[in-house]
Amino acid sequence: MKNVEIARLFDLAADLLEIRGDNPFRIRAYRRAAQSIETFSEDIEVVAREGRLDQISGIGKDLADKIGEYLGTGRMKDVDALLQEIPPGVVELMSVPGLGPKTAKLLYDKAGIRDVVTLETLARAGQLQSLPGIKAKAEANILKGIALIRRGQERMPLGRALALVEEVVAALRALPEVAQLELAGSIRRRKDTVGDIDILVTSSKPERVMGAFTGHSQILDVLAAGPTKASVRHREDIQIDLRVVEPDAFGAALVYFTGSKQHNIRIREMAVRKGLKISEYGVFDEHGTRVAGATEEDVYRAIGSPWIPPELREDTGEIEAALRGALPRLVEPADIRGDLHEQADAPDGVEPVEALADAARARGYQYIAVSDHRRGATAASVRSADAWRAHVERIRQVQRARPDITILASIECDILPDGSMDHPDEVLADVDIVVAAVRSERAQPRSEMTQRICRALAHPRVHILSHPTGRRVGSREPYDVDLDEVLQTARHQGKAVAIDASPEGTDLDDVQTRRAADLGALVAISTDAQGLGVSTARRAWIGPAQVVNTWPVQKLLGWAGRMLAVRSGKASTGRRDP
Ligand code: DGT
Ligand code: CA
Ligand code: CA
Repeated sequence: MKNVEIARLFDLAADLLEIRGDNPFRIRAYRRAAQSIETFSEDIEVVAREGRLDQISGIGKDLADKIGEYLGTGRMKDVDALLQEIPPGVVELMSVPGLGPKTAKLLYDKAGIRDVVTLETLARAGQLQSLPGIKAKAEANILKGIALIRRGQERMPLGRALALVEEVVAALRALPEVAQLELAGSIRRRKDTVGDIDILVTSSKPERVMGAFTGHSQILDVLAAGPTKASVRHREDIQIDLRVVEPDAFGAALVYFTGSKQHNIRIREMAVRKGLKISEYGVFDEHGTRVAGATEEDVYRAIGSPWIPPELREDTGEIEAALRGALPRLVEPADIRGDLHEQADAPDGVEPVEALADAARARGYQYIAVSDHRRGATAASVRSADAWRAHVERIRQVQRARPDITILASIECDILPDGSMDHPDEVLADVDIVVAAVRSERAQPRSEMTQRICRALAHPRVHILSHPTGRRVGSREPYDVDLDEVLQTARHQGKAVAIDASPEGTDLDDVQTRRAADLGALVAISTDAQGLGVSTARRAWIGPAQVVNTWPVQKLLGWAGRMLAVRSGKASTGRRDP
C-alpha cells in the first residue's frame, strides 16, 4: 500500500509551502489530504485504478492527478521542485515541536544551522539569542521541543512497563464498577518496547473509573480526561491511556486498540470485502446493524477469521495463516516443563540447590538444571574437574531426597576466542546439560566470531548457546556475528539457542527468534517472572515442539545424549534412585 508514502509527501509539500510563505489555503488543502489518506482504510492504488480518488475527503482533481502521477512514476514533480528550492536542513529543523517555518528559515539563513543536533548545541550554549528575532524564551522553547522529541523517541522495555502498570491495573480491577479489564496496544501484543500503555475496561459507572484512575497515587499528571477516556503520565515517565467502553463493544474496542495499526488496516479491508464496516464500536452490516462487538472471537468470526493471538497481530502473515486455518499453536507458559538456566550461588557455604528445586516444583516444573555459579571468586577456567565432580555429586544427593522433580547438573561454559570450551571434556561429560556463551573477547571481527560460535555449537557436549547476540538493551551492543550462520549451524547440529530474558528485553529479540524458528533451530526459553521469554517465542510463531524445555524429561535427556548414562546409572534423572 502506498497510502502512507503519499500522505507523507503531501505533508512534506505543506511544510515546504509554509516555509515559502505560500497561500494558506493551498497549505491547508495538502494537510487535510495527508490526514484523510493516512486514515483511509482502502488501498489507494486500487481506488485510483477504479477512478474513485475523488471519493476520498479532501481530494480534488488537482491532488488526484498528483496521486496518479506518483503511482505511475514514483515521483511528484511539484514536490521535487519545492525540494530543489528549500534546503533539507530547514525541513529537519521544522520537525522540532513549536519551531515554525519562519524561525527554521532564519536559523538556516543567518546561522547556517541545518540539523537538530547543532541546533541543540547552540541553544544549550545560549548562542541562538544572538540572532535577530530570537529571545531567551524562544531559545528555551527550542530546547523543550528537542527534549520532547527525545522523550517521544524513547520507548520503555516491556518488562518494566508490565511491572509498573501492575499496581494501577490492580487498583482498577478492585473497583466494583469495573466489569472487564484488559491491557491493549503494544503491551498486550508483548512488543519488546512500548511507547505508551493502553488499558480498556467496561463499566456501568465510567466517571468512577476515571476518578480512580486519574487520582491514583502513581499518576503524576493528567494529560487529558473526558467522561470515558483519559491519558495520564505515570511517575515512571510513561503515558497510560484508559478507555471505558460499552460491554457490547468491548471485543471490537479490544481488537481496535490492540492493533497493530497494520493489522487493523488488514482487518478493515477484510470487513469491507464482506460488505461490513468495522470500528472500535463493532462490526456493522450495510444497514448499520451491529453484527458483532462483545468479544474478540465474535469480531474475528464476523469477518471470516478465527481469533488471532495478540502477539501475532503485526501483519506479518497472521491474516493469511488465519484464513488458511493455519495459525500456529503457540507455546504457552503452561507448556514449560522445566528450567535449564538456574544457577546456584554458594557464597557462604549456603547451598540453595534444594531451594531452587523446591521453587521449580512449586511452579509445577518437572525438571530443573542447576549450574554452579561461583564466578568471580574463582575464574571458571581454572576450576578443577574435582570441584565440578563435587557439584554434580551434590546435585545427585539433593535429587535422592526429592524424587518428585528431576534435578539435572548443568554448567555454563565460556566459549574461548578459538571456539573451544573453558572446561575440559571430562567435566562436560560429567554434567547433564552444557550451556555455552561468549563472555570475553567480544570485539572479534565478524568472521572470527561466527566461526568461534559455530565451532562451539559443533562440540558434541554443548547443548545450548546462550546470549546468542550478546546484546544487553540500553547498555551493551551485540557483538558482530553472522546470526544466520549461527542459527543454521545450531539447526544442523541439533542444538538449541537460548531466549534469555532480562527486564530490558530478550536476547534473541522477537525478529531474531522468528528467524531462528524459520531456519528450524531449537530454542530453550529461560524462565522469568513476567514470561518475557515465552512472549518472545510467541511473537516468533513458535510452538511447544521447538522448545526443548517443554519436552518430557526423557526426550530432553535423549537429546542431551544422557539416555545411555541414565540407563547405566551414571546420571540421575529422579525417576530412579541411583
Ligand atoms: P506503542 O504505544 O507505540 O508502543 O504502540 P501501540 O500499538 O500501542 O500504539 P498506540 O498506543 O498509539 O495505539 C494503540 C492501538 O490503537 C494501535 O495498536 C492500533 C490502534 N490505533 C491507534 N491509532 C490508529 C489509527 O490511526 N488507525 C488504526 N487503524 N488503528 C489505530
Ligand atoms: Ca500503546
Ligand atoms: Ca496509546
